[in-house]
Amino acid sequence: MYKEDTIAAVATPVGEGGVAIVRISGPQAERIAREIFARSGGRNGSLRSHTLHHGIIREPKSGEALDEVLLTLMRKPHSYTGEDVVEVHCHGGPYLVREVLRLILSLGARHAEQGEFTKRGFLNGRLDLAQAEGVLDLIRARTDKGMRLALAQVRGELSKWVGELREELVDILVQVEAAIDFPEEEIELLHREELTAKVETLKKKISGLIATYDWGRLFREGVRICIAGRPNVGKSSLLNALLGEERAIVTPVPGTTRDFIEETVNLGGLPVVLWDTAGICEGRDEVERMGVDFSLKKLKEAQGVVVVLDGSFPITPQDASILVEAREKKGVVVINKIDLHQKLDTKEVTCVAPDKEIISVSAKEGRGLDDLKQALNRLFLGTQSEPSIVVTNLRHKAALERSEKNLTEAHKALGMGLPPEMVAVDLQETQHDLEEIIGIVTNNDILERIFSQFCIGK
Ligand SMILES: Nc1nc2c(ncn2[C@@H]2O[C@H](COP(=O)(O)OP(=O)(O)OP(=O)(O)O)[C@@H](O)[C@H]2O)c(=O)[nH]1
Ligand SMILES: [Mg+2]
Repeated sequence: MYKEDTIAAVATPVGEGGVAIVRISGPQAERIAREIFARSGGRNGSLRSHTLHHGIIREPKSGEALDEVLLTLMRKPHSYTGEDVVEVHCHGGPYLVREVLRLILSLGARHAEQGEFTKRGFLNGRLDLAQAEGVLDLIRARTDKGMRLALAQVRGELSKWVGELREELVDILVQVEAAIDFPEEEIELLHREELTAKVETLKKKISGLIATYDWGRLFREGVRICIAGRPNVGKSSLLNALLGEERAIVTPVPGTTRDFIEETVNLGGLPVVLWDTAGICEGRDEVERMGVDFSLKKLKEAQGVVVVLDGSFPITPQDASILVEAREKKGVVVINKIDLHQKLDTKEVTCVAPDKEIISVSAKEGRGLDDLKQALNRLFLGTQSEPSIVVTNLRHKAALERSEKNLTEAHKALGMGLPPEMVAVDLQETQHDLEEIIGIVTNNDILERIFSQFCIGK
């Protein structure tokens, strides 16, 4: 699983940049650094750890200088990988960086595989598996919220919580195993009720943790919302107003939007993917009919809907049928064009769509947009405040679900008065599930799958 050789890779993206970093990790890292690096001022002697040193990179044989660099050595165990690590901060030219790496490889280092630095960090106990996965999420984060959730994971908040759940479980398991080992003392009978209560409490905590996954996913993936309505009600105008730019074409001609347009907006930290669609009506020609079919399809696919009505007209049968079509979806009704004389009776809207909040806006004048944003935010995030720990990783969620299932079995076994041996099996399974999250127990397949998602150099 772990070869004790020395690896090297470029840690920064390919391309021109102010600085690029080439990283070396392993027992030969310091030796290689000393062969290629000449410190300024002709100083020899040993390199101080965790210090930036100024100097040049040169070909060891010819002495020819390649670049002026800063170099740092981080002696084990206080490094990212837990091994001796050297980082060369050279100028960020692609050719130059390649040459520095080539030199390092020619002196006995092997080119690192994807995620191999982080994997070594994990294998050397510098970070657990959940933290390592957090590193990947952090690199991939697209919103500030996603970034904060990932950072919390890297800093071990999820691991700490899972560790505490595991402690509680082990505590229960010890009592059950004591009942197996010393049946004559009737520990089992004495504690059965107490154990059942403890299993129950633990199960609740795990269920709570699982529930945070959907919350976290909203922030990672965003919510897909379809803006639907009959032609000319101002759907594209609303999209533009929410985006703050003229993205979609707006004209007084009904049937302006034919295809669909997708844009992402940040609604109070919640990434929302908005779909502006063609107005839904009896299509007059083939193209319009295709557009309408597509709108209805998108409406079905979306997680949420904003049905737009024109406030300057009474509600039409077409409006009503769109509201009915959107009944099953989470969403709001927007009455647009409130800058004009109003002819729409909101009671009629409530009749057809009793569950949907009505928001009045003027896309043209930008009125009511904050109310709309807040309504959507409330609808998808609820009033619940941000959970202190959030599960964002599907692997973690699956392991938690397995542990929940096994705990349920243990609970049943206790309730049915089954022998402690049977209860212990379920509890051991639960322990295994929890340990998989932080990587106390793991196998090569899981590691391979996780670390192959990283880039080389991380
Ligand atoms: N007075 C007023 N006019 C608006 C408002 N919103 C949109 N309009 C006008 O309504 C007309 C249609 O707007 P669009 O945004 O193209 O409507 P749409 O629903 O996307 O129309 P289709 O793409 O044809 O389905 C344009 O002339 C807009 O300027 C508003 O809040 N007030
Ligand atoms: Mg349009």
